[in-house]
Amino acid sequence: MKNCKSLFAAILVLAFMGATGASAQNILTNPGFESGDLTGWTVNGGNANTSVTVESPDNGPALPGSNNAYMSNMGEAIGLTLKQTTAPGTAAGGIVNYSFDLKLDAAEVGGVLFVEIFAEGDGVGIVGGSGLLGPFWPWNEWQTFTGSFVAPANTDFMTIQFMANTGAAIGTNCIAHVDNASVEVEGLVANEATTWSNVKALYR
Ligand SMILES: [Ca+2]
Repeated sequence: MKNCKSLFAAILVLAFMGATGASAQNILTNPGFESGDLTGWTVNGGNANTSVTVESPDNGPALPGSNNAYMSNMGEAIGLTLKQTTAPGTAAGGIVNYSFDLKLDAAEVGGVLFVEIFAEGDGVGIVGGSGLLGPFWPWNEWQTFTGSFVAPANTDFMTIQFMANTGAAIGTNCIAHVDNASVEVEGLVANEATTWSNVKALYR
């Protein structure tokens, strides 16, 4: 019981550190598309019936601005992906807090909107991540979605991807807006004695 109380106290300390933000910061480039283009982002999986553009004026609620990324997929059985992979050394093991704003204009005949974040290791590829998030249904109004996961110790950089996927039948579509993507790695600022894994180890 004593250990439980101590662990609870340690969790409170960690929660406080998270709440104050220390110096954890968003590691994504152009996270709100306020450059006016897709700088920092890449588009994969599209065809002639898809497009990803920066739309203005329309902005997600999490942060001020005037632009969002507009994903239009009207192809059949197409996985349209908007993704960003951060530079080597931008991430580390520890608690990863993520956030993004989404708005869905249409998702018909099998259309679905997913998000996934990958923790990646230097030279080894994907080592962990959020798992597949969604499907999301923020019909016609912006919603902010947040969560967290623990990245393994050998994490070196991150990939976040937004997937506007369609079904295999005629008439399918997925038309979505993305804004204010954020990936913050607590492990980058917490010292070794206060990482979550070390705290857990102390009280085992
Ligand atoms: Ca924006």
